[in-house]
Amino acid sequence: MSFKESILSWYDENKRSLPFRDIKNPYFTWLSEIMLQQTQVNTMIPYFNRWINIFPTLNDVANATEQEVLKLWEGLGYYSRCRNFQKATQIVMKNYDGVIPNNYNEFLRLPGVGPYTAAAVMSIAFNKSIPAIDGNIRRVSSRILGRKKMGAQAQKRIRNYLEREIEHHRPGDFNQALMDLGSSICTPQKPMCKQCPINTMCFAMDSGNPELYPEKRKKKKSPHYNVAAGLIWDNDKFFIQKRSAKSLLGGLWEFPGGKVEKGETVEGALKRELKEECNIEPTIHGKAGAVKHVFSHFSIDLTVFHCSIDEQTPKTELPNTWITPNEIKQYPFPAANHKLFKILDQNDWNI
Ligand code: DGT
Repeated sequence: MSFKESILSWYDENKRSLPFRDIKNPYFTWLSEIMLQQTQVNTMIPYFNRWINIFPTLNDVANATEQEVLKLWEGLGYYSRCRNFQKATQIVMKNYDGVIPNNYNEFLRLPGVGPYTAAAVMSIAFNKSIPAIDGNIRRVSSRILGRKKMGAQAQKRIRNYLEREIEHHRPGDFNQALMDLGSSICTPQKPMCKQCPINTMCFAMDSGNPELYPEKRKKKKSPHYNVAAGLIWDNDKFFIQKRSAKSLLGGLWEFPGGKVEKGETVEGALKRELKEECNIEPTIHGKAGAVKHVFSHFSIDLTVFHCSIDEQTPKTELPNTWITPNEIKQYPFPAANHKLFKILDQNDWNI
């Protein structure tokens, strides 16, 4: 059997059954690819199911408020994916009469769509013979071809190879077969070469040390920040503001605050931030809680303090409001804040 025959017959027997597969709906395919960027399949499945239940069509996404779509994305992270996806659906409704463009270059121009996503959607939803090269496919290909270093030249070799090999009748399945192979058999550590349908065609397996392919990039150490934030109370309500669209966690709501700088205490940083951000000089009461959160390229310790401000009013350029704990569910918050809400729930929100 040829490479493509082997890989496709393996796929037909072993493919993962996923809610977004084998549904002829380009909107679902596109959504699933956006949700899968930087996110594991098992994590995204409940989000995907909930989303298509509430927004069964592209038009529903385009007509929703940003707050509604972010609320459904809450906890999935990388929120710009969600904001860009909604913007893109609005462009498709307006400029393409609601029909997702089936041309690679046009689709690529939509917000949040990169070469990988465009290739995946074009091949899976529209049967275009374009290799979609994600991390799994890159690893599988590097092993087949015996390329250790993933420089520009090797990437080009891989692309040429896949363009030559792709099965023109089933390009989407060809891409997904290689992705599944990479996630289940040709894994970064301890690949199960004995069970691999293309082990007779693999340079890395012949070398006896497939794990060495491709060479691992050294991970940069990611920074850690201490962040101080204030839960500013006015009777039974506390103050929240909406993070600006351009920032990380853009469009989500937060308590005012910021990073603790060198030489500052956490309370000192909070006082400074609240003066800078909201022009208030609060009384800081007890600690409401402290939580850790790891982002893709940094981590934080978020410490939140109960505060009060008597006659002052927070003045911030960001959209803001006062809410009771019961209203939290109406607003999208970062995961770190939800960890804190959990602590506060356990203590019945006692100050
Ligand atoms: P910057 O100042 O350019 O680094 O911009 P920000 O806004 O990303 O950073 P900053 O100083 O406000 O740091 C806060 C970090 O903590 C930021 O990565 C977002 C995260 N965070 C999570 N929940 C909250 C919250 O309720 N309040 C604040 N202030 N930050 C939060």
